[in-house]
Amino acid sequence: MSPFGFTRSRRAPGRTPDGRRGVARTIGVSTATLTVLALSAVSLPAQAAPAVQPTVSLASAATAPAGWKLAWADEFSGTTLNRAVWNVANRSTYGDGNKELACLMDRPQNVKVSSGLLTIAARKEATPITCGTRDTRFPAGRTYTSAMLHTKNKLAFQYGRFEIRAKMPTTQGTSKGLWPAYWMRPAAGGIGELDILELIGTGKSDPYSADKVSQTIHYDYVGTHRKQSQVHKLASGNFADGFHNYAVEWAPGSIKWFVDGTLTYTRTLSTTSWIDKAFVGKFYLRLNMAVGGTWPGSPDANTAFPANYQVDYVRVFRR
Ligand SMILES: [Ca+2]
Repeated sequence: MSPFGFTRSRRAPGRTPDGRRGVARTIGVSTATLTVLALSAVSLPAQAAPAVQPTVSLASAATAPAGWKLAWADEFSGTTLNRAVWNVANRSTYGDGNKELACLMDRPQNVKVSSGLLTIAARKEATPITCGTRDTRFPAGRTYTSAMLHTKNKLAFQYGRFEIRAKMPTTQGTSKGLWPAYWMRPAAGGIGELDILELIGTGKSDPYSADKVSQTIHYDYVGTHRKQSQVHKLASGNFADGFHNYAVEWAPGSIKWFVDGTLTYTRTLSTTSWIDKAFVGKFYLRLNMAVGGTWPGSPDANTAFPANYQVDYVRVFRR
């Protein structure tokens, strides 16, 4: 999901070029400064088995699926975020193009690593938070805060299996306006967006959808080619009631989505003529939760804050 600005643009038909420019201002970096790590150059951190928590079932140390080798992982062990890999937006208005509401903050209230988990927390603030230097939409500050992490200029991959194990905050009826996502964008900029997962929260009057995840690719944000997307529905349970595993396998001419190890969606050259035009070169990782915006709508009185998007791990495998 390009929940923020870009991502959301696809889902948000009304998104404007201004929104995209806003994004670029927020996180744009000269390509001359890129120091992207090649898959083969990534050294693996020691994988200690995380301590078992009383209320959370944590995965053990990374195990590669058959046919894959672990290339990189963050198990979110310890108590600090690995800043060598992750950038955290701070007082960023990213997502204005999607009419998102949250100020994206780099502070423990919104981004925390503890008990083997990364927690991205969306909050409703008692006092508005001043966001950015020229926040023309909310000059008096923003009521909602959240967070966005990304690996631009630090870590990117071409092809591989990209996994995340996470518990979603999109509880049925009490999560209107929340938009958690895990997605990828090209390290060198340009077209192509690969959304491993996006979920949309619901209000009391919305149909049941806590069991649904969107799986999407975008060519660009001006509609040169239509996005291709599907909604996968869990056979039982929902994505907010526990941890689930989401994965994408990206290879030349092929992108496959998995949920809890089951193949759910496949795009190839025969379904998507532009797949190898949009998905070339290295892509970096984006992990975020938007609040509000054209797609999810605004939070309502029943939306429970703080809302926690909990990530057990993100792992990347190569053949
Ligand atoms: Ca973990």
